Amino acid sequence: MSEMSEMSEHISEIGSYFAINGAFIEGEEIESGHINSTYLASYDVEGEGVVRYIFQRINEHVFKDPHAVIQNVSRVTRHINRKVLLEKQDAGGQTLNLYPGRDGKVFIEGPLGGVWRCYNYIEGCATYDVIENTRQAYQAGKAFGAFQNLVSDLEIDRIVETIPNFHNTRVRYDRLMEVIVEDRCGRVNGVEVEIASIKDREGIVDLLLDHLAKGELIERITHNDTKLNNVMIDKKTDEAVCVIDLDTVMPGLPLYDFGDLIRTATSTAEEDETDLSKVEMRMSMFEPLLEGYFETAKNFLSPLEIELMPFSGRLISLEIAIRFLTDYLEGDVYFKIQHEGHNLERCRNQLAMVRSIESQEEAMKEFVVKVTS
Ligand code: GN1
Ligand code: MG
Repeated sequence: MSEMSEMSEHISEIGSYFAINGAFIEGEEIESGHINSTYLASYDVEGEGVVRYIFQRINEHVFKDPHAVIQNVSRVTRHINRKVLLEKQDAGGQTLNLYPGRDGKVFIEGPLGGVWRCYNYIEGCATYDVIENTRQAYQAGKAFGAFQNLVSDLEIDRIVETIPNFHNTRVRYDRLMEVIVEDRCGRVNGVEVEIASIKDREGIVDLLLDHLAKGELIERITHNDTKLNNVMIDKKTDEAVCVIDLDTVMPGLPLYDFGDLIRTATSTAEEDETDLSKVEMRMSMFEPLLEGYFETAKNFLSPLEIELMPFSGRLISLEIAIRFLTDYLEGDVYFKIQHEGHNLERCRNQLAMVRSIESQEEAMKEFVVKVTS
Protein backbone atom coordinates (compact mmCIF):
# COMPACT_ATOMS: atom_id res chain seq x y z
CA MET A 1 0.00 0.00 0.00
CA SER A 2 1.39 3.45 -0.89
CA GLU A 3 2.07 6.06 1.79
CA MET A 4 -0.67 8.29 0.40
CA SER A 5 -3.38 5.69 0.63
CA GLU A 6 -2.27 4.72 4.12
CA MET A 7 -2.76 8.33 5.15
CA SER A 8 -6.14 8.42 3.41
CA GLU A 9 -7.15 5.23 5.16
CA HIS A 10 -6.17 6.67 8.52
CA ILE A 11 -8.17 9.83 7.83
CA SER A 12 -11.16 7.79 6.68
CA GLU A 13 -11.08 5.97 10.01
CA ILE A 14 -11.01 9.27 11.92
CA GLY A 15 -13.99 10.45 9.88
CA SER A 16 -15.95 7.30 10.61
CA TYR A 17 -16.44 8.43 14.21
CA PHE A 18 -18.02 11.74 13.21
CA ALA A 19 -21.63 12.17 12.12
CA ILE A 20 -20.75 12.84 8.50
CA ASN A 21 -23.08 11.76 5.70
CA GLY A 22 -21.54 10.70 2.43
CA ALA A 23 -18.86 8.50 0.98
CA PHE A 24 -15.25 9.18 1.87
CA ILE A 25 -13.22 10.21 -1.20
CA GLU A 26 -9.74 11.13 0.05
CA GLY A 27 -7.78 12.78 2.82
CA GLU A 28 -4.52 14.61 3.35
CA GLU A 29 -2.52 16.06 6.21
CA ILE A 30 -2.27 19.84 6.28
CA GLU A 31 1.18 20.93 7.38
CA SER A 32 0.56 24.28 8.95
CA GLY A 33 0.60 25.57 12.48
CA HIS A 34 3.16 24.79 15.15
CA ILE A 35 0.84 22.90 17.52
CA ASN A 36 -2.00 20.66 16.27
CA SER A 37 -2.09 17.85 13.71
CA THR A 38 -4.64 18.77 11.05
CA TYR A 39 -6.29 16.63 8.37
CA LEU A 40 -8.53 17.54 5.46
CA ALA A 41 -11.08 14.98 4.23
CA SER A 42 -13.44 15.01 1.24
CA TYR A 43 -16.82 13.25 1.10
CA ASP A 44 -19.27 12.73 -1.70
CA VAL A 45 -22.61 13.79 -0.27
CA GLU A 46 -25.78 13.02 -2.16
CA GLY A 47 -27.41 16.16 -3.46
CA GLU A 48 -24.52 18.36 -2.32
CA GLY A 49 -21.49 17.08 -4.21
CA VAL A 50 -18.08 17.16 -2.58
CA VAL A 51 -18.12 18.34 1.04
CA ARG A 52 -14.87 18.83 2.95
CA TYR A 53 -14.12 18.67 6.65
CA ILE A 54 -11.17 19.37 8.92
CA PHE A 55 -10.21 16.85 11.63
CA GLN A 56 -7.87 17.86 14.41
CA ARG A 57 -6.46 16.16 17.43
CA ILE A 58 -6.02 18.58 20.29
CA ASN A 59 -2.42 18.70 21.44
CA GLU A 60 -2.64 17.67 25.08
CA HIS A 61 0.91 18.73 25.84
CA VAL A 62 -0.15 22.30 25.05
CA PHE A 63 -3.80 22.16 26.11
CA LYS A 64 -3.92 20.30 29.44
CA ASP A 65 -7.72 20.31 29.49
CA PRO A 66 -8.91 19.51 25.93
CA HIS A 67 -12.55 19.40 27.07
CA ALA A 68 -12.31 23.04 28.13
CA VAL A 69 -10.92 23.90 24.70
CA ILE A 70 -13.87 22.18 23.03
CA GLN A 71 -16.29 23.87 25.40
CA ASN A 72 -14.88 27.32 24.57
CA VAL A 73 -14.87 26.65 20.84
CA SER A 74 -18.39 25.26 20.97
CA ARG A 75 -19.73 28.29 22.90
CA VAL A 76 -17.99 30.78 20.66
CA THR A 77 -18.98 29.14 17.34
CA ARG A 78 -22.62 28.78 18.45
CA HIS A 79 -22.71 32.40 19.62
CA ILE A 80 -21.21 33.66 16.36
CA ASN A 81 -23.46 31.49 14.21
CA ARG A 82 -26.57 32.67 16.00
CA LYS A 83 -25.62 36.30 15.54
CA VAL A 84 -24.59 35.82 11.96
CA LEU A 85 -27.93 34.20 11.23
CA LEU A 86 -30.00 36.72 13.19
CA GLU A 87 -28.15 39.90 12.47
CA LYS A 88 -26.31 39.07 9.28
CA GLN A 89 -23.23 40.83 10.57
CA ASP A 90 -20.58 38.28 9.70
CA ALA A 91 -17.38 39.27 8.02
CA GLY A 92 -18.22 37.53 4.80
CA GLY A 93 -20.42 34.45 4.69
CA GLN A 94 -19.06 31.15 5.89
CA THR A 95 -18.61 30.48 9.60
CA LEU A 96 -16.91 27.70 11.53
CA ASN A 97 -19.07 24.92 12.97
CA LEU A 98 -18.17 21.93 15.10
CA TYR A 99 -19.56 18.67 13.73
CA PRO A 100 -20.56 16.11 16.35
CA GLY A 101 -19.40 12.57 16.73
CA ARG A 102 -21.74 9.66 16.04
CA ASP A 103 -22.37 9.49 19.80
CA GLY A 104 -23.76 13.05 19.73
CA LYS A 105 -20.90 14.74 21.58
CA VAL A 106 -19.07 17.64 19.92
CA PHE A 107 -15.80 15.71 20.11
CA ILE A 108 -14.46 12.18 19.82
CA GLU A 109 -12.56 10.69 22.70
CA GLY A 110 -11.22 7.20 23.04
CA PRO A 111 -10.98 5.17 19.86
CA LEU A 112 -8.36 7.36 18.16
CA GLY A 113 -6.38 8.26 21.25
CA GLY A 114 -6.82 11.76 22.67
CA VAL A 115 -9.57 14.21 21.87
CA TRP A 116 -10.56 14.99 18.28
CA ARG A 117 -12.95 17.49 16.73
CA CYS A 118 -14.32 18.13 13.30
CA TYR A 119 -14.95 21.46 11.56
CA ASN A 120 -16.44 22.31 8.20
CA TYR A 121 -13.74 23.35 5.73
CA ILE A 122 -14.03 26.98 4.67
CA GLU A 123 -14.23 26.73 0.87
CA GLY A 124 -12.72 28.97 -1.77
CA CYS A 125 -10.24 30.60 0.58
CA ALA A 126 -6.50 30.90 0.97
CA THR A 127 -4.31 31.79 3.93
CA TYR A 128 -1.06 33.72 3.75
CA ASP A 129 2.08 33.32 5.86
CA VAL A 130 3.43 36.62 4.59
CA ILE A 131 1.40 39.65 3.68
CA GLU A 132 1.26 40.30 -0.06
CA ASN A 133 -0.74 43.48 -0.41
CA THR A 134 -2.43 46.26 1.55
CA ARG A 135 -5.87 44.82 0.89
CA GLN A 136 -4.98 41.65 2.80
CA ALA A 137 -3.69 43.75 5.71
CA TYR A 138 -6.94 45.70 5.80
CA GLN A 139 -9.02 42.51 5.61
CA ALA A 140 -7.02 40.77 8.36
CA GLY A 141 -7.52 43.72 10.71
CA LYS A 142 -11.19 43.88 9.88
CA ALA A 143 -11.69 40.14 10.39
CA PHE A 144 -10.16 40.05 13.87
CA GLY A 145 -11.93 43.25 14.92
CA ALA A 146 -15.19 41.67 13.72
CA PHE A 147 -14.43 38.50 15.66
CA GLN A 148 -13.77 40.40 18.90
CA ASN A 149 -16.88 42.45 18.31
CA LEU A 150 -19.04 39.36 17.72
CA VAL A 151 -17.95 37.79 21.02
CA SER A 152 -17.97 41.05 22.98
CA ASP A 153 -21.44 40.28 24.42
CA LEU A 154 -20.66 36.69 25.37
CA GLU A 155 -20.31 36.32 29.13
CA ILE A 156 -16.62 36.21 29.90
CA ASP A 157 -17.12 33.85 32.88
CA ARG A 158 -18.37 31.18 30.51
CA ILE A 159 -15.05 31.06 28.67
CA VAL A 160 -12.30 29.06 30.35
CA GLU A 161 -8.67 30.16 30.50
CA THR A 162 -7.35 27.01 28.80
CA ILE A 163 -3.68 27.99 28.94
CA PRO A 164 -3.14 30.00 32.11
CA ASN A 165 -0.98 33.10 31.68
CA PHE A 166 -0.78 32.56 27.93
CA HIS A 167 0.09 36.20 27.19
CA ASN A 168 1.35 37.06 30.66
CA THR A 169 4.59 38.71 29.60
CA ARG A 170 5.99 38.78 33.15
CA VAL A 171 5.44 35.04 33.56
CA ARG A 172 6.97 34.40 30.10
CA TYR A 173 10.00 36.56 30.95
CA ASP A 174 10.56 34.95 34.34
CA ARG A 175 10.29 31.46 32.84
CA LEU A 176 13.03 32.35 30.35
CA MET A 177 15.25 33.50 33.22
CA GLU A 178 14.64 30.13 34.92
CA VAL A 179 15.51 28.06 31.86
CA ILE A 180 18.68 30.12 31.37
CA VAL A 181 19.76 29.13 34.89
CA GLU A 182 18.79 25.47 34.30
CA ASP A 183 20.47 25.37 30.87
CA ARG A 184 19.32 21.81 30.48
CA CYS A 185 20.60 21.40 26.89
CA GLY A 186 23.83 23.37 27.31
CA ARG A 187 22.64 25.92 24.75
CA VAL A 188 22.94 29.13 26.76
CA ASN A 189 26.51 29.54 25.59
CA GLY A 190 25.84 30.90 22.12
CA VAL A 191 22.71 32.91 22.75
CA GLU A 192 24.17 35.64 24.98
CA VAL A 193 23.31 38.32 22.44
CA GLU A 194 19.66 37.31 22.34
CA ILE A 195 19.45 37.06 26.12
CA ALA A 196 20.99 40.52 26.52
CA SER A 197 18.62 41.95 23.96
CA ILE A 198 15.63 40.56 25.87
CA LYS A 199 16.96 41.65 29.28
CA ASP A 200 17.43 45.19 27.93
CA ARG A 201 13.70 45.28 27.34
CA GLU A 202 12.50 43.89 30.66
CA GLY A 203 11.05 47.32 31.42
CA ILE A 204 8.13 46.79 29.05
CA VAL A 205 6.95 43.36 30.18
CA ASP A 206 4.80 44.71 33.04
CA LEU A 207 3.25 47.65 31.26
CA LEU A 208 -0.08 46.12 30.19
CA LEU A 209 -0.23 43.95 33.30
CA ASP A 210 0.08 47.03 35.53
CA HIS A 211 -2.78 48.73 33.70
CA LEU A 212 -4.80 45.54 34.11
CA ALA A 213 -4.07 45.33 37.83
CA LYS A 214 -5.16 48.93 38.28
CA GLY A 215 -8.39 48.32 36.37
CA GLU A 216 -7.36 50.72 33.59
CA LEU A 217 -7.52 47.87 31.08
CA ILE A 218 -10.06 45.08 31.27
CA GLU A 219 -10.09 41.54 29.98
CA ARG A 220 -12.43 40.73 27.14
CA ILE A 221 -12.90 37.55 25.14
CA THR A 222 -10.07 37.48 22.65
CA HIS A 223 -8.70 35.13 20.00
CA ASN A 224 -5.10 35.05 21.30
CA ASP A 225 -3.53 33.64 18.14
CA THR A 226 -4.24 36.30 15.54
CA LYS A 227 -1.61 35.26 13.06
CA LEU A 228 -2.22 36.45 9.53
CA ASN A 229 -2.51 32.82 8.44
CA ASN A 230 -5.49 32.32 10.73
CA VAL A 231 -7.60 34.55 8.47
CA MET A 232 -9.42 32.80 5.64
CA ILE A 233 -9.29 35.09 2.62
CA ASP A 234 -11.57 34.56 -0.37
CA LYS A 235 -9.39 33.71 -3.36
CA LYS A 236 -11.59 35.58 -5.81
CA THR A 237 -12.45 38.76 -3.93
CA ASP A 238 -9.46 38.96 -1.55
CA GLU A 239 -11.95 39.61 1.25
CA ALA A 240 -11.73 37.96 4.66
CA VAL A 241 -14.41 35.32 5.19
CA CYS A 242 -13.76 34.33 8.80
CA VAL A 243 -11.01 33.66 11.29
CA ILE A 244 -10.00 30.13 12.24
CA ASP A 245 -7.95 28.37 14.94
CA LEU A 246 -10.19 29.14 17.88
CA ASP A 247 -8.34 26.94 20.39
CA THR A 248 -6.88 29.82 22.32
CA VAL A 249 -10.07 31.85 22.56
CA MET A 250 -9.86 32.96 26.18
CA PRO A 251 -10.24 35.98 28.38
CA GLY A 252 -7.42 38.33 27.40
CA LEU A 253 -6.57 41.84 26.32
CA PRO A 254 -7.63 42.92 22.82
CA LEU A 255 -4.19 44.51 22.63
CA TYR A 256 -2.61 41.05 22.62
CA ASP A 257 -4.62 40.27 19.51
CA PHE A 258 -3.79 43.52 17.77
CA GLY A 259 -0.13 43.19 18.74
CA ASP A 260 0.05 39.71 17.24
CA LEU A 261 -1.52 41.12 14.08
CA ILE A 262 1.16 43.79 13.82
CA ARG A 263 3.75 41.08 14.34
CA THR A 264 2.46 38.79 11.61
CA ALA A 265 0.64 41.03 9.11
CA THR A 266 3.13 43.86 8.65
CA SER A 267 6.39 41.94 8.28
CA THR A 268 8.00 41.53 4.91
CA ALA A 269 9.35 38.12 5.83
CA GLU A 270 8.27 34.78 7.23
CA GLU A 271 8.49 34.24 10.98
CA ASP A 272 11.62 32.10 10.51
CA GLU A 273 13.40 34.13 7.81
CA THR A 274 17.10 34.11 8.64
CA ASP A 275 18.06 37.06 6.44
CA LEU A 276 17.17 39.65 9.06
CA SER A 277 17.53 42.52 6.60
CA LYS A 278 14.20 41.34 5.21
CA VAL A 279 12.42 41.51 8.57
CA GLU A 280 10.70 44.83 8.84
CA MET A 281 7.48 46.32 10.22
CA ARG A 282 6.12 47.99 7.11
CA MET A 283 4.17 51.18 7.70
CA SER A 284 2.45 50.63 4.37
CA MET A 285 0.87 47.47 5.88
CA PHE A 286 0.38 48.82 9.40
CA GLU A 287 -1.84 51.61 8.07
CA PRO A 288 -4.48 49.44 6.35
CA LEU A 289 -4.26 46.86 9.16
CA LEU A 290 -5.15 49.52 11.70
CA GLU A 291 -7.88 50.98 9.51
CA GLY A 292 -9.49 47.57 9.03
CA TYR A 293 -9.28 46.66 12.71
CA PHE A 294 -10.55 50.02 13.89
CA GLU A 295 -13.52 49.84 11.57
CA THR A 296 -14.90 46.73 13.26
CA ALA A 297 -13.49 47.18 16.80
CA LYS A 298 -14.13 50.87 17.45
CA ASN A 299 -17.42 50.21 19.25
CA PHE A 300 -15.76 48.61 22.22
CA LEU A 301 -12.17 49.94 22.31
CA SER A 302 -11.27 52.33 25.14
CA PRO A 303 -9.02 55.39 24.63
CA LEU A 304 -6.18 53.65 26.48
CA GLU A 305 -6.50 50.53 24.33
CA ILE A 306 -6.33 52.72 21.23
CA GLU A 307 -3.31 54.63 22.52
CA LEU A 308 -1.40 51.45 23.25
CA MET A 309 -1.98 49.80 19.88
CA PRO A 310 1.50 50.49 18.41
CA PHE A 311 3.14 49.42 21.67
CA SER A 312 1.25 46.11 21.57
CA GLY A 313 3.14 45.09 18.41
CA ARG A 314 6.47 45.62 20.13
CA LEU A 315 5.35 43.75 23.25
CA ILE A 316 3.90 40.72 21.49
CA SER A 317 6.92 40.41 19.18
CA LEU A 318 9.13 40.46 22.28
CA GLU A 319 6.85 37.91 23.97
CA ILE A 320 7.09 35.43 21.13
CA ALA A 321 10.87 35.99 20.89
CA ILE A 322 10.99 35.05 24.59
CA ARG A 323 8.82 31.97 23.96
CA PHE A 324 10.93 30.77 21.02
CA LEU A 325 14.16 31.23 22.97
CA THR A 326 12.68 29.48 26.02
CA ASP A 327 11.72 26.52 23.84
CA TYR A 328 15.14 26.44 22.20
CA LEU A 329 16.84 26.34 25.61
CA GLU A 330 14.43 23.69 26.88
CA GLY A 331 15.21 21.42 23.93
CA ASP A 332 12.37 22.26 21.50
CA VAL A 333 9.58 20.66 23.50
CA TYR A 334 6.71 23.01 22.59
CA PHE A 335 6.79 24.35 19.02
CA LYS A 336 7.13 21.96 16.10
CA ILE A 337 10.52 22.52 14.44
CA GLN A 338 11.86 21.56 11.00
CA HIS A 339 15.56 21.59 11.90
CA GLU A 340 17.87 22.11 14.84
CA GLY A 341 18.15 25.76 15.75
CA HIS A 342 14.77 26.58 14.20
CA ASN A 343 13.42 28.11 17.40
CA LEU A 344 16.57 30.23 17.77
CA GLU A 345 16.17 31.49 14.20
CA ARG A 346 12.56 32.38 14.97
CA CYS A 347 13.67 34.20 18.11
CA ARG A 348 16.25 36.26 16.19
CA ASN A 349 13.67 37.10 13.56
CA GLN A 350 11.20 38.32 16.18
CA LEU A 351 13.85 40.42 17.93
CA ALA A 352 14.51 42.08 14.56
CA MET A 353 10.79 42.80 14.42
CA VAL A 354 10.94 44.38 17.89
CA ARG A 355 13.76 46.67 16.76
CA SER A 356 11.92 47.59 13.60
CA ILE A 357 8.79 48.52 15.55
CA GLU A 358 10.83 50.51 18.06
CA SER A 359 12.33 52.61 15.30
CA GLN A 360 8.92 53.43 13.84
CA GLU A 361 6.69 53.63 16.88
CA GLU A 362 6.35 57.41 16.81
CA ALA A 363 5.08 57.32 13.23
CA MET A 364 2.72 54.47 14.16
CA LYS A 365 1.34 56.50 17.07
CA GLU A 366 0.77 59.50 14.83
CA PHE A 367 -1.14 57.34 12.40
CA VAL A 368 -3.30 55.92 15.19
CA VAL A 369 -4.22 59.44 16.31
CA LYS A 370 -5.02 60.41 12.73
CA VAL A 371 -7.33 57.44 12.11
CA THR A 372 -9.05 57.28 15.47
CA SER A 373 -9.66 60.90 16.41
C1 GN1 B 1 1.49 28.76 17.72
O1 GN1 B 1 -0.14 26.64 16.09
P1 GN1 B 1 -0.03 28.02 15.64
O2 GN1 B 1 1.04 28.17 14.64
O3 GN1 B 1 -1.35 28.61 15.21
C2 GN1 B 1 1.21 29.28 19.12
C3 GN1 B 1 1.04 30.79 19.09
C4 GN1 B 1 2.27 31.44 18.50
C5 GN1 B 1 2.54 30.84 17.13
C6 GN1 B 1 3.82 31.37 16.55
C7 GN1 B 1 -1.26 27.49 21.34
O4 GN1 B 1 0.37 28.95 16.91
O5 GN1 B 1 0.86 31.29 20.40
O6 GN1 B 1 2.12 32.84 18.40
O7 GN1 B 1 2.62 29.41 17.18
N1 GN1 B 1 0.00 28.66 19.66
C8 GN1 B 1 -0.01 28.14 20.92
O8 GN1 B 1 3.86 31.14 15.20
O9 GN1 B 1 0.95 28.21 21.67
MG1 MG C 1 -2.85 28.12 16.75
